[in-house]
Amino acid sequence: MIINAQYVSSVADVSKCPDHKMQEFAFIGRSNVGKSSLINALTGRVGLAKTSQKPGKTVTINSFAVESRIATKVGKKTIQWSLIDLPGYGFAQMGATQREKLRVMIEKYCLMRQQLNCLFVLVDIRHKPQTIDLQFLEWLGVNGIPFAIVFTKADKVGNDRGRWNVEDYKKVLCETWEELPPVFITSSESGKGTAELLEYIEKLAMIE
Ligand SMILES: Nc1nc2c(ncn2[C@@H]2O[C@H](COP(=O)(O)OP(=O)(O)OP(=O)(O)O)[C@@H](O)[C@H]2O)c(=O)[nH]1
Ligand SMILES: [Mg+2]
Repeated sequence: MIINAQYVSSVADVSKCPDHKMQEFAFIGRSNVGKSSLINALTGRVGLAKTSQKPGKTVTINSFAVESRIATKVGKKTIQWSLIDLPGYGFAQMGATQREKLRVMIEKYCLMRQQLNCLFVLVDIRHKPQTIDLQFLEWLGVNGIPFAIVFTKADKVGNDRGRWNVEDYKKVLCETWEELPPVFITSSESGKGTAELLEYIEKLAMIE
């Protein structure tokens, strides 16, 4: 259970990220997929991360400090960790220079940030696997960056359709991946899947 969540900073380069020892859990994916919304849904803080109907809203590495109260075998414990809202990739209308700038920002964060524990790659549950996402997953694999896949906007499809789409997605992943990553089905609108995602993050945060 999250007992506190607050905004820390927005920076344009990984070298400027806050100097702390907290484990970081970062959200990445195409522009408009729902990264910032999911940070708000997960923390239960409306407006903590800025969202927009228009793609290309988040253009910096935004850090949020979170405090969770969790049950352990020896009683309750408070742990601190960090959520990171990253800019989206693949927004066609953005100029090539800006897109390239964001790509470098994202890649440097993923490769250099020691505190990064797990990257959550968000994909819209309504769409068939997109080349840009599959290529990004491949890049993560080549670089040994731990990740999970989070399907977003589940409220926009029926339960059955959602499950089929996820199964289809997994089949495509199986063509190139020996082992499938953890998968979550979420909706920031209805709150579906956010408890499972939070539990997963808290478990990872507790290990360190
Ligand atoms: N129905 C529905 N809409 C959602 C959901 N999550 C996000 N949205 C909407 O999708 C749009 C984009 O959401 P953001 O959270 O700003 O997306 P983002 O991935 O952070 O976008 P960038 O910062 O531009 O990369 C907004 O209009 C949100 O209200 C969801 O689970 N269900
Ligand atoms: Mg955003």
